[in-house]
Amino acid sequence: MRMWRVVILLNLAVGVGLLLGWLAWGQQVPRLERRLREAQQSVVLIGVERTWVVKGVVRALIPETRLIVVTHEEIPGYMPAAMTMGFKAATAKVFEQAKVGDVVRFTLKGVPPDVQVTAIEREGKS
Ligand SMILES: [Cu+2]
Repeated sequence: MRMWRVVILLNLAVGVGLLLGWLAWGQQVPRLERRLREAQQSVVLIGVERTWVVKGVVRALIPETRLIVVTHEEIPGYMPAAMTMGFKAATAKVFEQAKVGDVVRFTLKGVPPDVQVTAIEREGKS
């Protein structure tokens, strides 16, 4: 084979390789951007005080620990799904406002996972 043919073939091989790589990465970038966006939405910010207003139903009250057990809806950036669990009332006054069976809207405030109910408002009865 002549030298110039070898050079052209090598150049072609490199060119095709670069093109394929560029195409593969070009498709990879939007996919990575989408995954990054998804990850950012579900991220739990650690060490940052946050506030949420959450809807729920009061299931039980534990006065000894001022715990309000609620079935709450999703809490964006903290709890990805609805569940039943207990939250501590910040004050005795807030705790006294909760009644078992109430449909409530409550304010959750704190540095996760150390959050407390700072306000609770009755919206109806379950
Ligand atoms: Cu929860």
